[in-house]
Amino acid sequence: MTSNRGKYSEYKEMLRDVGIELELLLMSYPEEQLDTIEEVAERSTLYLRGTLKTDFFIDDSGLFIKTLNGFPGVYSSYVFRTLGNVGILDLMKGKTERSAEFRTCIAYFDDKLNLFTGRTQGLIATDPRGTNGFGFDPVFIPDERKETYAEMTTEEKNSISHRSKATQAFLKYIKKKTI
Ligand code: ITT
Repeated sequence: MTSNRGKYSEYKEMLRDVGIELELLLMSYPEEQLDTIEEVAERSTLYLRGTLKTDFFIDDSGLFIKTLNGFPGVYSSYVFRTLGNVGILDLMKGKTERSAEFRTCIAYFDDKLNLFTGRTQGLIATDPRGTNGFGFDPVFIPDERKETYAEMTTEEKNSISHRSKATQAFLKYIKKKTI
């Protein structure tokens, strides 16, 4: 359950072989500004549970930049729309400490709320590079790689990404449940 097409195509590829059929729901819902992505995902799930009849999960993600004390973090969506990658690079101008972390929290409600978080560490690039992916992908270089996420294919990004780590934990839970 997301209205972000970039996320959706990553999930589609990751869940292709596991027999989970995905549907993109273009629906807006109040995303409260809370302190952690887990809290945002939890609130959104509880809100949507009242209106959706189908089984769904929520993805709340964010980019946390160390030297900016975790900014944009839970404000990532707003900051991407207003400042964009250029704005982030401006804020980082002249900074030598460039470490950052991408986080995804998947919230899934069955008979209770379940949260699965994935994190990937990396560095903020000095210039945007690459045209694949979405959002902050052109400015994020995962650790031990030279390329930004946007210079990778979806498959490559999925092999190391924050979203794929959250998805693995989610799938582990689903599989255990269905056995
Ligand atoms: P939904 O809430 O409908 O899922 P959203 O775009 O608002 O879509 P988030 O609040 O979870 O999604 O994400 C915040 C922003 O962080 C998002 O708009 C992207 O710009 C960025 N983002 C999230 N995951 C990303 C990723 O894997 N790569 C690059 N940018 C990402």
